[in-house]
Amino acid sequence: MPDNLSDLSKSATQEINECSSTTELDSLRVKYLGKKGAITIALKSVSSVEPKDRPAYGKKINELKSLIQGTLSQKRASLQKKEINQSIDDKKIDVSLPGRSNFGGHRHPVTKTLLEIEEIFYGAGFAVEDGPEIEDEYHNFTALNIPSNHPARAMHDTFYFNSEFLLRTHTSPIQIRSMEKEGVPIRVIAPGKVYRRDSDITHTPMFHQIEGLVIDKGINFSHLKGILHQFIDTFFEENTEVRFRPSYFPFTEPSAEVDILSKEKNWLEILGCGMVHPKVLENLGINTEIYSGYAFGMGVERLAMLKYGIKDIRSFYENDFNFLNQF
Ligand code: 2U9
Repeated sequence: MPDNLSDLSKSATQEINECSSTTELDSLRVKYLGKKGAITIALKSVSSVEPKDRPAYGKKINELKSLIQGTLSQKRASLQKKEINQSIDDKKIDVSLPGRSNFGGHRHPVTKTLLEIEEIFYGAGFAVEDGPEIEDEYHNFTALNIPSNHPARAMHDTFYFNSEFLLRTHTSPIQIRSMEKEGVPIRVIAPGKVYRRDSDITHTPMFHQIEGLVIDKGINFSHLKGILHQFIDTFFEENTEVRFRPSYFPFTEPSAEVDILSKEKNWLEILGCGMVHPKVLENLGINTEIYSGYAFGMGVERLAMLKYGIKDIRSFYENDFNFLNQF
């Protein structure tokens, strides 16, 4: 074999044997056997050799070509086997590893509290009503004896869309709409989100209220006291000491705030209530000689905070799993 062919044979055999992937092997096949490969070039060069030496030279090149083809196919077989084994190893599953456990969700503590309160009143014969969160001035204020220049409007720190529409500041418009539709007698609770421009340790711009309203013949303050005692005993699950403290709301007269006595002997305000103001009934065309009623309202977050000993109302809305998972 001439020197150049013998060098070619050595370098090809060495490169093929040292190659470590089928992709690399493909490049070597092109390098030696491709259209512009070393063997093809060598075959083309036969014509430039002395005519008498051509057959022997040609034979040598063809022998070298077969040698390279054989080495390539042997190497390919061994590399393919190695690559298949490697891919099996990479995809191997350790069946002895513990499985992924399911992440069980649960209701938000505010939703839980809201449903619990609803359940108590539902059991006492109250229907549960719903209504829009975007309200008009009339249903949120005027119908409830809070005219435009009334200072109580300022107390509510309202989010206005324009001079007529706003985000409801309490759930009372739900009861107004119920009475517009169904008239009286009525015995409903109105749970839902309400909005006020306020944010600190005890206020968030959105919070939940549940209000109650009963209007019928002969309703008086003792009915109100009875239902609220029943509610407090069920919700706080113990014989809680309760006091009614005189207060003021434009939509009730007389009005009261209700406190419970804590374990540390502090009075804690839990809700507001009163007899529905005659002006509210008159606004709805209800005869106040025949009908009277009571109403009450409570903040759901506040009750959840008291029940579970939560200090900052904002923790309900920070999506902190460590906090939420406690419930
Ligand atoms: C109608 C008539 C009267 C609803 C009432 C309260 C007293 C009350 C507060 C509790 C804490 C709001 O979330 S809070 O800030 N509410 O004290 N709400 S009486 O009175 C009504 C409702 C509807 C037609």
